[in-house]
Amino acid sequence: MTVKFSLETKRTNPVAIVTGVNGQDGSYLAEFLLEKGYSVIGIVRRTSTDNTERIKGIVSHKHFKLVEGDITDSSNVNSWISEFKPDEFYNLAAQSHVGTSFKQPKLTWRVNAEGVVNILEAIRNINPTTKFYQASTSEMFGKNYDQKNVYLEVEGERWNGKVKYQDESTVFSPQSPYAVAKVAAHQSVQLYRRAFGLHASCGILFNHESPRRGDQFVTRKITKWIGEFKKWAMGVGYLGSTTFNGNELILSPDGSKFPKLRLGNLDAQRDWGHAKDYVEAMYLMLQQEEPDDYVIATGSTYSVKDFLREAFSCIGIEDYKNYVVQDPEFMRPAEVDYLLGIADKAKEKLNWNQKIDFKSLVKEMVDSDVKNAR
Ligand code: NAP
Ligand code: F7E
Repeated sequence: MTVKFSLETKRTNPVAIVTGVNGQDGSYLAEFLLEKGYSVIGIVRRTSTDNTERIKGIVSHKHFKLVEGDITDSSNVNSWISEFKPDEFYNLAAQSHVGTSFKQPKLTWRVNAEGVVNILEAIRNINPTTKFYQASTSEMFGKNYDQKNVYLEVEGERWNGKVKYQDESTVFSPQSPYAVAKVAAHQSVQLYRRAFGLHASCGILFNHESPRRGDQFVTRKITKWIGEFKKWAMGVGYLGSTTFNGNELILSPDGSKFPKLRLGNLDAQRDWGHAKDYVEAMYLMLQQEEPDDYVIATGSTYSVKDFLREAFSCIGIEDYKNYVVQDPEFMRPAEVDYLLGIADKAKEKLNWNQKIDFKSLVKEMVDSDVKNAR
């Protein structure tokens, strides 16, 4: 079907550009903005095969236009701002895999840092009234955290203790080329805000997941494996009684095999929310009179082991350990051990709140991967 987008739409609807529109967050954000009555210009990189799976539900929407481009090409970026004069610009494009950034540090820098300066320059020089959102990240905190005393009442019991957390005032201590580039971008946005008065804001988003999460990130890697494992198990009549041979899981007694799930560091702790909740926060930031930076997080933290436990329990397996192998290939040269974000500022100023909790998130991802397993 042809896209019926024209600049005439711009006169009646607000216009937003979304880079990385075919990524996890970009796809949810574009849907959200279209529902709000925006015209959305979605930027995708040219690829030799189709890469629009996540946006198949909106590519034919009459207020959606797909434009090919790359944020590392400043002439490209300038042309989007000149042609569309967007009211809002959401930059979600990035080389977003932390592990990959150790193997491709220069590419990561070009996209995640220089690409952002290309956009800021284009807005400043061509259409300074465009409001800008930058996808900053909890990875910028690295190993750093603050601590505070908390007093809780849990089921009638009083609990006093110290909680480690990150918020807008926690000092950055990046642990990867990905995070270094994101800090450079974050500070460039703050500079353009101060120096040139741009309405430019950064969302410091903690990890957020969904059935649309890329399958190289740990949560989706786990739920996708579970989906495929369950399909195999049902196909071969696996009953849960196993013998194990090296790194392969063997169906007992007929010898049919399924490879174990290979992971890296299982002790890392993350503050995992749902991507759908988080794109709403992006939008809210650009509706404020003044630009600012906000932490978006759930305030709870879980280890990779916790995620495994919860996800395996969704298919009735109480002990995941027999099914998982630790593989040095997936360990990182430097790690971020602990993230727990406090989003009080966003709650108070943006009236933002998380709607989907950890258990529901894991269940949604497992159910989706079980349903779609090939
Ligand atoms: P994602 O699924 O990996 O999407 C990233 C998008 O960026 C993809 O559409 C990718 O296109 C595009 N892209 C990469 N390089 C580009 C370039 N040079 N020019 C134009 N587009 C380019 O990531 P996500 O999870 O949706 O995250 C969205 C943004 O939030 C990213 O900036 C990420 O760093 C940041 N962030 C994510 C999280 C999280 O937990 N998800 C947390 C904090 C911050 P291809 O499909 O062609 O690769
Ligand atoms: O790793 C450990 C890994 O790759 C989470 C990106 O969206 O969120 C994401 O970055 C943890 C790490 O996410 C495997 O070492 C163990 O400690 O799912 P991840 P991330 O690195 O936290 C932030 C906020 C972003 O901004 C990023 O763009 O899980 N882990 N075993 C593993 N991780 C992966 N990927 N694969 C494993 O096999």
